[in-house]
Amino acid sequence: MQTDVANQTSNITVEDDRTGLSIETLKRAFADNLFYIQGKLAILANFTDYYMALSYTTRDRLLQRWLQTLKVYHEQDIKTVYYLSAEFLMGRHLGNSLINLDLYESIAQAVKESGLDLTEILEQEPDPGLGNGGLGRLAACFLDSLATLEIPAMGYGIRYEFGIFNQSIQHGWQVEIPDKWLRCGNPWEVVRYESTVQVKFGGHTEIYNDDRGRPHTRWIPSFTVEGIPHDTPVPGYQTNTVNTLRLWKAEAGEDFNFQAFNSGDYDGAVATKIKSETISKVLYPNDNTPQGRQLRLEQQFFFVSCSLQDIIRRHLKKYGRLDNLPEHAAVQLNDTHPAISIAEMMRLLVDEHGLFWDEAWRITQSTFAYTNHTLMPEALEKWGVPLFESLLPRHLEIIYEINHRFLQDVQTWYPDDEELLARLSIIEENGGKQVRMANLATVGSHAVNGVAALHTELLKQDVLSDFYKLWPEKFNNKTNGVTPRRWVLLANPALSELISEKIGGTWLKHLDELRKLESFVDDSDFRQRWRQIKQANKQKLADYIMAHNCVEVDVNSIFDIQVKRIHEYKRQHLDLLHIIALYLRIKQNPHIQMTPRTFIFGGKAAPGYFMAKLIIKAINAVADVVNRDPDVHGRLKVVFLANFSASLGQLIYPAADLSEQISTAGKEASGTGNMKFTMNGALTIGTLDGANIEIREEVGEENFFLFGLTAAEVEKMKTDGYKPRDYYESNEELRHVLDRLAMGYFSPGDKDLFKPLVDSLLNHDDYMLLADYQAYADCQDKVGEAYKDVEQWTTMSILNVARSGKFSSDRTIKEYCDEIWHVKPVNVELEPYDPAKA
Ligand code: KOT
Repeated sequence: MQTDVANQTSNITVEDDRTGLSIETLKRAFADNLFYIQGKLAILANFTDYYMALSYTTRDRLLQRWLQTLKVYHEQDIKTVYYLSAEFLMGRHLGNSLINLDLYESIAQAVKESGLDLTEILEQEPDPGLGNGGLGRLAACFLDSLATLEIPAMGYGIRYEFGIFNQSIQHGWQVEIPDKWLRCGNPWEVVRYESTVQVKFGGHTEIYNDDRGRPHTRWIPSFTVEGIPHDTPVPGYQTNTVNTLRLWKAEAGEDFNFQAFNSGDYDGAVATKIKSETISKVLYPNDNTPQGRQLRLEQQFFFVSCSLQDIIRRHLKKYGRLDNLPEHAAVQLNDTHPAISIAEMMRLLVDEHGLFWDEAWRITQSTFAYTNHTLMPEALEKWGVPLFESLLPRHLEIIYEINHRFLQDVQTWYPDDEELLARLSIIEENGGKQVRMANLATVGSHAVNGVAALHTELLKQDVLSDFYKLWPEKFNNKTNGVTPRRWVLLANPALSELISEKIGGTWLKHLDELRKLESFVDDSDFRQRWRQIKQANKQKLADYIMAHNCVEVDVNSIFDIQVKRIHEYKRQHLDLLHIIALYLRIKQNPHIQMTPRTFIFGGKAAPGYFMAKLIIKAINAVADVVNRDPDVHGRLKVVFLANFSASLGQLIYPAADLSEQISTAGKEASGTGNMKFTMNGALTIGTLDGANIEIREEVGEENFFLFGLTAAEVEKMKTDGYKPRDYYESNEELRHVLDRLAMGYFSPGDKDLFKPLVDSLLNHDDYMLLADYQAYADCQDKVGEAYKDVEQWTTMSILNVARSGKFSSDRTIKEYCDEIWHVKPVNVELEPYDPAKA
């Protein structure tokens, strides 16, 4: 491949530092960028300078493909996917761009010949944390797959100045530190000032008559904010397609500043500027719980309005009419955060472009589709009508009109069912009036999907069941996936090389081909190398743990890992109860045989989520006791890794033996970490929840450690009256564990510290930890036994990888393309760079 690409350079009319791919050219380009772009002499440069120079060198090589892709999209009659998401957790760009451009090896060589080490340079990149967790990372995997599958697509979101906070652990507690990811500049973005858009807020509406005396409504806003597009290239793997992620930065509108300055109101002008820029200042650090703050609604409307205006502007420029918009644009709503789109699209079409309501509604419904990502009732977004009215008065009117027409239809289909109308209404009338964003998104879209089979079933039967009765054909499942480029090739190069050596390299684009590994499952040389790779990955993680936590861990122990957001429904504390049980077993019987384990946790808690923060403290408190106790004799270690992120994930997933996926059945919509672990040869201990069910189906039940209540059993137990205390009374080990926590055994200076945790479990236990405890502990005993049989474990590990093909986001995206978006690949041919023609 490399030689093919290198040959292309000989066709380039101007052999140039910015396009050449030979080692010599790359070296010279790197040195030139250090000098001319970064403005540093090599002898004075630091690693950030090297990182910047190398990023520009790589970006230059992306630009040819990027601009050619834009040209092809501009010239051809195509349909484009627009993925609207409040979060994009892209991960570091440099390594991924090198992989996708097939440049990794040559750049590594060029850097080496320049006396430097590529991996060290890659570590300099700040991880762009513009997302909280699964939802934002899914958006990033989808962009990778869209570009790889050559689908015209654009991601639209917010360019937060501060991404997800950096987590430090102090005295066992989470401390949040601002994420100044733009401090050293961002070489991956191109600012497109010429495509700035105006976004209106507040004010009131009024009726006016047009030239022909017909009445219309117009919106007189109280202030306007500018949206400045910041574009980041999204290269596909081994393809010329480079799509765009367009993130909007909020700035004060020019005229506002001008007026205020002119009237001498300088601080007023500055206040306006600050108020405007606040909109894209910071990512809300909540996962699976909405924060009903005005600024959050402002953020949502801001990026939606910018994006839809951008889509319409481009469409009108190309086609000069809007009736055919659905033939050229498919807009996907990533949860309800962009659901205000439905009202904004109607406003743009009716108020600004003069379309009739019915035509505008046809266009809107056939353009939008909505993905639901959570069943947690508290996570369903609702906005108080007074807030809505003051910020978006015209949108509230439009929503009332949509609702009125919708409920009229329902009344004709189901006459005299007031309760049904109340449940379906976009406006919740109980208590203070609220706008239900999931209802708005469902009514305004032609497709609604869940993110794993069970989740979609529960959506249909539970959260959106009334809508499912109205429109069964709207509902469909799209089981999540992850990109094997970042999560296997980049994260686990040694395993990738072994796989490619055995089955060739095409598995990276056709992950089902991993099945071919099954024919090597008995090959003893292959098995041995498989184990050696896992061992080396564990050693790398062990070194990291030593450097960051000063804890020595045994690479021959089971690396038993739970990394994800900290949330009660994800049950990190179930894992912890079991760790305490193992510790107490050792204390009771110091000579007890136990397969050595290293329990590794990582994840952030929402800053205002008391119980989640207490769980982090509890993990660290238990770690302190267990890791220091000489009686434990290397059998147990507990580690909490601070600041879990995409880049830390790339170190962690390849080093795992056991993946903890232990949410209460019915609560985790899908999970995607579960897939990354599986692809890297970890076995799963998990409940029948989210995509775990499908992972188990694929890898085979004998290769998966299943435990716990089913979603149906959870529901039944709740309706029958669940009494967690019964489990406490009847289970001696569980009782001892909870007593130790409650009596302050792990918090000597503050005996009542963990009482809220224990009280919550004994009195409510909303997530049924106590009901699932024994099943989990028994299942963990089986894991311990299984690990002792190295050969059997190796077989299971290989089969997990070989059968993980379904969980490529390429498969997911193909399903979205065929069944929701109806879009086709567009081939991008490279034209040699010729400055005379450019
Ligand atoms: C909800 C509100 C605010 C921020 C994030 C969410 C959210 C996140 N809702 N669902 N998720 C996760 O989405 C992932 C991708 O589909 C799922 O795998 C995961 O189960 C959800 O919890």
